[in-house]
Amino acid sequence: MPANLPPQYIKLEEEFRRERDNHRRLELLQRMLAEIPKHKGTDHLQGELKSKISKLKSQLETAKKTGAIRHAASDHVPKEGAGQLVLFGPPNGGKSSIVGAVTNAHVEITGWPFATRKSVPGMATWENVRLQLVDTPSIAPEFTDPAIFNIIRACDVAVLVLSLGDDDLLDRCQHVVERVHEGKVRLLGLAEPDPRWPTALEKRTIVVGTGWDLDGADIRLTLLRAAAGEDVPVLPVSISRQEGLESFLRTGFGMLDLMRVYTKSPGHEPDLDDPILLPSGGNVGDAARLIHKEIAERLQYARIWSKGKAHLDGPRVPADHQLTDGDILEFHV
Ligand SMILES: Nc1nc2c(ncn2[C@@H]2O[C@H](COP(=O)(O)OP(=O)(O)OP(=O)(O)O)[C@@H](O)[C@H]2O)c(=O)[nH]1
Ligand SMILES: [Mg+2]
Repeated sequence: MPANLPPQYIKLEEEFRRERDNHRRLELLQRMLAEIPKHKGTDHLQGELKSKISKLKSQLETAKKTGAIRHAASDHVPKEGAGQLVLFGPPNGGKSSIVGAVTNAHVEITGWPFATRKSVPGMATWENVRLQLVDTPSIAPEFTDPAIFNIIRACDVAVLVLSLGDDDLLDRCQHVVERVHEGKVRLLGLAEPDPRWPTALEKRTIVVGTGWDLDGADIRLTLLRAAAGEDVPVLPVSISRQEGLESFLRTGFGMLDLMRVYTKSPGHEPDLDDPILLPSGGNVGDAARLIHKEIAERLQYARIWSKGKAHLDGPRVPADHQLTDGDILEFHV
């Protein structure tokens, strides 16, 4: 060790030895290099410091890249539309087939398991509402990408997809429910609270059975419904016959607990293709606020047309009037 190292350098070196954070370690190494007197006696030490710096830089670069990829590609699907429904389940259950049937997303549909390798979102339209469906890689004892649990945690509705052509569907169903619970998500209606995972997030759930057209599907559907109990909808679909898909999307929308309200201006018809979505139980004031804060503040009354009261021609209602799905409103400020 050269004798003529300045005290600042010695201090930095001590700090470097204690430091565990790699970003901070890199900064300290760079400051040490700057403090070193530049002469022949310190050549070797300078070389050592430079090589440590470049090693640490490349380590940090790799960590940054893998972290970013994990976050962007497999861990998180940005939400779009009225709500996000994530489809998950055992291999070959028919997840990709459903997403392929009701959205324009490019999905991998094959007769062999583990075809889907990453999550793929697609947009479905039910009546005048856009619902986002997310296809995911399968959950199986052989292999499960843990990223799936974060995706399920973030969704609005969890959709467990099984094949009604599969003799082992009850075992597979149970395996998926347990794995998801271990992944800290409790599928409502399928899993009871468990002290092993006290922080598990509760998620509204639908079970979909594909292959309704296959031999023995009705018997397996009955068994699946008996095993699942009455607190979770179990819906059969057939992709080849295009059956059950509308009912699945309707149930999915129902689970979002939203209602659709339309607005019109005096003397004009409402645009029934463009609903305002607000939480069920909302009132006239809530709908006004969703359009513009100022309309809500200056609102005197609204005229309302309701499906259930078609005989009434737009009676006046105040801001606290509770709305129902399909109501048409005309705001007066
Ligand atoms: N007859 C029939 N076959 C279906 C139906 N739904 C899916 N399939 C078939 O089941 C197989 C698996 O479908 P996928 O949609 O790829 O299943 P997956 O759950 O996405 O599978 P992985 O991505 O491998 O986990 C394919 O051969 C589909 O054609 C259906 O309603 N009826
Ligand atoms: Mg798939």
